[in-house]
Amino acid sequence: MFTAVDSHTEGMPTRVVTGGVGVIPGATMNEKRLHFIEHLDDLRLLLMNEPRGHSAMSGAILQPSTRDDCDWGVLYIEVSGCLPMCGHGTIGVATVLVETGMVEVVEPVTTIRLDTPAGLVIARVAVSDGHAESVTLENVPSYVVRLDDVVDVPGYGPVPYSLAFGGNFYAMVDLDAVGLPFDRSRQQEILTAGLAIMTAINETAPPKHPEIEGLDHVHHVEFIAPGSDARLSRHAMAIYPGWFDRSPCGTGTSARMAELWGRGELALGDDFVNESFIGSRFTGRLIAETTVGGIPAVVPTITGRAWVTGIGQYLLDPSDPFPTGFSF
Ligand code: PYC
Repeated sequence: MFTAVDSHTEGMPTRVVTGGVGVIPGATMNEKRLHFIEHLDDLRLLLMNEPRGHSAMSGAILQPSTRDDCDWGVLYIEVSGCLPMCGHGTIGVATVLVETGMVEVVEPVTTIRLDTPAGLVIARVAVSDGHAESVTLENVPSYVVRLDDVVDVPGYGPVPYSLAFGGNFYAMVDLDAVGLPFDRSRQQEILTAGLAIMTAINETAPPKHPEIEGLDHVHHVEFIAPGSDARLSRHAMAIYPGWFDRSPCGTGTSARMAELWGRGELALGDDFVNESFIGSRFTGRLIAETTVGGIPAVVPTITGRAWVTGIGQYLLDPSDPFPTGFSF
C-alpha cells in the first residue's frame, strides 16, 4: 500500500507519494534516482500507469533529505521515467507539504528547501489562512547548450532548433518550422514531429550535463507558437514517449528563459510569462548569473499555483495481473 496526496499544478497532475516506498539507497538524491531507475522502477510504473494513473501521469516520491540544509528530498516520477527536476511537480510538492502540515507553516511566506536530483531547489510558498496561494521556485542553474542549430529529421528535413537546460534538456523549435498550427486538434501531428526531433538530436548530437551523472538525452521539445516573444510565450510541450505537459512546464520555462538570456532578449529581473497548450501560465524571472561546469548560466525563478485534488491509498493485490499497470 502506498499513500499519496494528489494535486494539480496549472492543470498538470502531481501524485505526491508520502508513504509506502521506504528510504531509497543512495548518498545523494541523484544516486537515489539512479538506484531507483535500476532496481525500483516497477513502483513508478505501478503508480503512474493505468489503471492507477494515465498516459500523462506525473508524481514525486518524498524522501528524507540527503543534505543538512534541506527539509525534504524529492524523487520525480512520471510515465516517461525519473526526471532530475520537475517544476510543476515541485510546485505540487510544496503545496502539499504546506497544506498537510508536513513542514512548519509560516505566513505570509513558508520557505521550503528541497533536495532534488538536479540540486537544491528553494520553494517560497505564499500562504494565507493555511492555504497555499502560489509557489515561487528558485530553480537549479539553467544554461544554453546551443543556439540556432539545425538537425536533419527524417520526414521533416532540416529543422532549426536551440537547446537549453533548465533541470531537463529542452529542444526549442518554432511550430512554423514543422508546418503545424498552434491548435490542440493537431496534437497528434505535433507529438509525432516532437518525437522525431528528439530521436534525431539524440542520435546525432545528444547533450550531456557537465556535473550531473546520467543526464545525456533530450525527451522534451518545446514547440513555440507564432507571435511569442521574450515577454509572453505560448508553447506546446511534447514529451517522450507521447504526451503534452498540461502545465507551462517549470523546467521548460527555465530553459526558455536561459535561451532568451543567451540571445540578449531577456535581462535579469524581467518578467517572462509562459503559457501552456491548455492556456495556463507560469511567470518566470532570472535572478542571478552563475556558471555550470564553466558554462555561463542563470538562476531562474518560476511562480505558479497548485491545488490538492485527493488523498489516496494505492494498493497492489498479489493476484493483480498488471503489477506494473499498463499504457494504452
Ligand atoms: O514542470 O518541469 C516541469 C515538467 C517537466 C515535465 C512535465 N512538467
